[in-house]
Amino acid sequence: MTKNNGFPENFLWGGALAANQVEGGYIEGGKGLTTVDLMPTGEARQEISKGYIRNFEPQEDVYYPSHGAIDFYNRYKEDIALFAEMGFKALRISISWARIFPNGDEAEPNEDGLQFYDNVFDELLLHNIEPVVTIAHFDVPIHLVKEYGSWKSRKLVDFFEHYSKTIFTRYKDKVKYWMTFNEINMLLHRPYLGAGIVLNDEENVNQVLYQAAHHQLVASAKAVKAGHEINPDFQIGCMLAAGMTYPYTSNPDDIWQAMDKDRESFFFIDVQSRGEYPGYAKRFFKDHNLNIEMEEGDLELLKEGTVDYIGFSYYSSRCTSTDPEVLKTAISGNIFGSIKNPYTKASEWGWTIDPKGLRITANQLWDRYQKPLFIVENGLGAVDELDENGEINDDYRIEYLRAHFKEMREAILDGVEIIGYTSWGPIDIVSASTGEMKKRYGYIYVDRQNDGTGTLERKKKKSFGWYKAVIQSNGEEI
Ligand code: BGP
Repeated sequence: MTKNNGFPENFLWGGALAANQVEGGYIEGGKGLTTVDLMPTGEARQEISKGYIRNFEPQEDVYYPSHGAIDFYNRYKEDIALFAEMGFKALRISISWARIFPNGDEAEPNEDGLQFYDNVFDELLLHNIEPVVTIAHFDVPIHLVKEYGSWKSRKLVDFFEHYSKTIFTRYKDKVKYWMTFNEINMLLHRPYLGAGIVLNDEENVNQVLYQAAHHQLVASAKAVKAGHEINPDFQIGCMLAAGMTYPYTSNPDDIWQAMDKDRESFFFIDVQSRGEYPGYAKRFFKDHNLNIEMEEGDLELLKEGTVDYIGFSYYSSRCTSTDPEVLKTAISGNIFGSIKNPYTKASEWGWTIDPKGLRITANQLWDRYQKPLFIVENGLGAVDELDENGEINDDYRIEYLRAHFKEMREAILDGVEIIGYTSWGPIDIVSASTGEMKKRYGYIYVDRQNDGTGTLERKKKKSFGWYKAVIQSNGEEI
């Protein structure tokens, strides 16, 4: 049943978080170290996330923001109560692999880690908030990187399968919505951040990345298959860092290039959703002399383990050109390369702001896959200042979200099936790309600064009441 405003009655409004960006407690409860626990803030973080720096031990005198993050590990009850006050129907979190298997390759899970997520799910369910769980959101146990080279190794498929089965079995009556890999296409752009991959000079980068991609795709298919066997009601999705690439002009070369760029990302979802490698990917492998090693049965597995829905993040559209002059306008700050689109504005971090791009992207994904879509990330990273009364009037955030909600509604009215929307970082959290706290997305302010100082006190921003009204009216009052 849909109301006139488009949003279905059971629409899952909420917010999205990732373990490594909120929890802290980085070695508490027996948790092992992960890739993100070795990522500082600043320039070094960029180089590490691209896979250029090998760094397996925390260094003294270096501040690692994931170690304390915003202390969700100890404050989850307080935070969930605030989400409930806003009327959240869903909260997307990720499970930290290293809380469950500190090294990643153990046979037996860590009971303390399992208990922690039991507590979080119980608290959510108490407030009638549906948990939406990402199995791997950027944090690979560091032992798997050191010992096996992370997803370069086929062994990771088995470890991931064991990890997935363990959590599916444990939480089968508490969690219905799952996603296998967060922004799986990040692997091609930030290999260490996305998949724990460190690149060596002598390696063929494409060979390494697409081989790792194959391992993740097989692992994802195995997890989907196992999950459906454990509980046939499970809804298990993929997760794409989405955002259409626009051609700069109507020059057919530009059009083709835009299409080609989008296929770099669609490649993953084509396999996860349709269950087979698309022709353009096979051609790419051939043209680049890539030899993707596959085991017998892999192609059948990919077919059997297709996802139930398409989860995606949307922050920006991208723009591309084949004209060398135009290419000089490439903008910095965006993880996915883009030139400046003269028709759009940008955030303080240089991320293109394009609300209509959300409608375009949603339509595009729906046309391509004909599976329910779940917008599991979207939002504005901005600097928030406290005014003389200690209030945060984040009208710019409200304006950003309002514009995106209107376009989301248009997409639904276009006939696109969207099951929910979880905005990124409903409470201020550590930024994945920069490690900063200053880049804030929340409806709730956290007194935590870039250098780790601050009381961690939570405070509602103006957008808190606004989002609450949106949810309460099911999108009628935007
Ligand atoms: C996505 C990630 C998130 C998140 C978000 C915002 O790429 O899935 O983990 O952090 O982007 O990015 P940032 O934190 O860099 O602003």
